[in-house]
Parts: sequence; C-alpha cells; structure tokens
Amino acid sequence: MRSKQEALIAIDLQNDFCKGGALAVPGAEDILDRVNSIMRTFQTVVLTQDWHPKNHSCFASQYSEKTPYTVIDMPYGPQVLWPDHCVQGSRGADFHSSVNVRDSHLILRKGFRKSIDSYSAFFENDRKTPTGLLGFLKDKGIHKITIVGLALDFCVSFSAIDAARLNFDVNVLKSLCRGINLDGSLESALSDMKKSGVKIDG
Ligand code: VGL
Ligand code: ZN
Repeated sequence: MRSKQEALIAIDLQNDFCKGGALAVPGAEDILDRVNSIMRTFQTVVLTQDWHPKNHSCFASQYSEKTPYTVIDMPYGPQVLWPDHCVQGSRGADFHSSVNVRDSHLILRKGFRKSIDSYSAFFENDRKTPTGLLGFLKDKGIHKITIVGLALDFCVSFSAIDAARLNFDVNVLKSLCRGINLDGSLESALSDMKKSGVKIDG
C-alpha cells in the first residue's frame, strides 16, 4: 500500500474514448486491466468523467460549417472542436465496463458547462475556474499524484501540468495512458509536461 499522502487520478476511462466510441483513443482498452491493478495500491483514487451537455460548445455539430478536429477561438482561447462525445447520461459517458469503479473514492465530473470545455481535472479551459479537486486533495494531505488514463495529449497532460503548477509531485505513467495525436499533440504534450516538472515514467 502506498502512503496516505499519495493519490491516483485516472482520467476519462469512458466508453466514448474506447473502441467503438465517438472519440475512440487507439489502444485505450489495453490499459484498463493494469489501471485496475494499480488502483488497488492507492488509498485515494479519483476517477474523472467527461460530462458534456448535448449542445456543448466544444462539439463541431453546434456550428453550421465546422468539422471535428478544427480549432476555433473561444473567449478563453483556442479550442479544438470534437465529435459529440460523453453526453451526460449516455452510454458513451459511462465508465468502460472493465473499470473497477468501486475501487475509487471520488468521481469528478468536468466539462458540464455548455460554454467552456474542461480538459484538466483541476481547472476548466480558461485555466482559472476551479473544479474543486484541489480542495479535496488538500483536505486529505495529498502531496504526490500519479496520473493515468485518456487522452495523454489532452486531459492527462492538462491535468498533470496544472497539478505541477499547484506544487504537487506529479508522475504520469505513460504506459497506462493512450493518446489521440492531433497534429503532433502527443510530442508537444510530452515536452510541455517535462518543462513543467512533471515526471514521466514507463
Ligand atoms: C478529452 C477531448 C475531448 C480527453 C476529452 O479526455 O482527453 N479529449 N474531451
Ligand atoms: Zn470532452
């Protein structure tokens, strides 16, 4: 068992990011058994759940002339437009059936406000609006965070960089993550994480 001061954050292990889902991340299903195993070694486990209203402003379907994966300017900065995914209450938004949800202690939903996306588990995409996760971890005296999940180049890296900025000791287990890789996003996520002081293992 790891120390009480460590937490595992498993990002967005949901049907829509797995095979057959609306925004499937290649190889996503391959990490789930090992994520279950590592979950059991932590005394604090947080699962995040991407949780969008059906008309969310990050969906390309909301614009008459936009296709998925184009980037638009939002008041809070550039935003990738995605296929409709993780719609609140849909099967796609459910955790994959292989995930041992019962071994988690907090399920943190994010991306539920129509006008702003939230990649990071700590802040929405304006990088300012808190999700509440920081308070939860602080109350438990957590100093060290291990991050796994989907997608390495979006929600995992944004969460890891925010955690480092908040002075946590942050480890991303790369072999327990899978990425989307849009226009080199995987390479830039890895280098941005390193620059921010995130440790990248395995
Ligand atoms: C994610 C794109 C859109 C992720 C979520 O979990 O990385 N990516 N919504
Ligand atoms: Zn999303």
